[in-house]
Amino acid sequence: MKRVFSGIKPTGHLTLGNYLGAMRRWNTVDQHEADALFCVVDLHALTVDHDPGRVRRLSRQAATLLLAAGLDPQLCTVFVQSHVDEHARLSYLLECVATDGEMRRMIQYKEKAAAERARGGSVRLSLLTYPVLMAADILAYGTDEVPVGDDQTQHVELTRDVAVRFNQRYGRTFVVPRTTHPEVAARVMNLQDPTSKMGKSDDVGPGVVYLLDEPEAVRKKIMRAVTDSGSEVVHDREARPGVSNLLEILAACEGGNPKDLAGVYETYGSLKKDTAEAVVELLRPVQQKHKELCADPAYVEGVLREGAEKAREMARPRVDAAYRAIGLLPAG
Ligand code: AQP
Repeated sequence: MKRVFSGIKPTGHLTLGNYLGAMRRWNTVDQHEADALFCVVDLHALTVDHDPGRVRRLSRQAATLLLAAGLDPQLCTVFVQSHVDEHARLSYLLECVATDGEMRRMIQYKEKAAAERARGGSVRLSLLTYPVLMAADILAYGTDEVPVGDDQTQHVELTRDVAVRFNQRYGRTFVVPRTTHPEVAARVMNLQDPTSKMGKSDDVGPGVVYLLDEPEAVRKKIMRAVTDSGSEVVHDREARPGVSNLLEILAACEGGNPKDLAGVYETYGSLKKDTAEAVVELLRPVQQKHKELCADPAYVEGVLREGAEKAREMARPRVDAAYRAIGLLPAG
């Protein structure tokens, strides 16, 4: 059975982009068809200015939402990255294989470093090395497939390069993983700025639909989404990014193809209305289940404890093998 690994970073409240780009496939496909691990990658949340209490709360919330959205601990392993030391242990070894130039080429590093500097802050070294920790997350488990949104493609490519290089230099240790993306909504765009990705730590809050937004808030955000000049409903990401984004969201919610859906609508208003209702209905069961799980925090803690134990057992042999392969003396 193939091994699947993916993660979510507790840097903000989870968004519709996280759900459509990644989480939904984890629930509907991956956990049923693969030996799958899903992780709240909390160490990654420390790469930018952070509040410790907030990261803790968001980590718990993200884990609860993963379960609320449908991950079943009987079918897959759900855990928190910092509970499994193997990630950080392996990350250092991979830093000795990856290069400074590779890290500086990462688009996400460039964007987030520029934003940090614009705020007058300094850029943490961990922001630069974050893709190596992500490579460790993936490679520690012998992962075959990494289901992610479009924005993570470059990081998975780097993971592949690092795995190949390590294997060539020190002997075959890692599986070289491939990426999978959803067919539609692999990159959900910000409703107020449809040329930028909808991100959970975006400053443009009204352009971001959060999984825990009340139905009225969802409706308001979608009805106020920026649309393009012209009035014809067409799917063309370059020329009509706003309308195309709505068509993709609607297609992802209801199934179907954004280009075909475009032919169904004559006005932006009716497209927005249907998109808003589709998103409200998509989120309703997730929000209901989240509420139930919040009333039972011991259950969520238990899932994470068992998940971490299982993950540790899976990761340790390969990480130990990497320590030996790279030339470190085994500890007795
Ligand atoms: N807008 C998006 N459209 C499609 N997929 C998306 N993902 C994120 N945003 C979108 C996918 O969600 C998964 C988890 O993402 P992450 O938590 O690892 O962080 P990220 O990719 O950096 O996403 P965010 O939400 O934008 O976080 P911030 O704002 O902190 O950078 C990934 O599979 C991602 O592709």
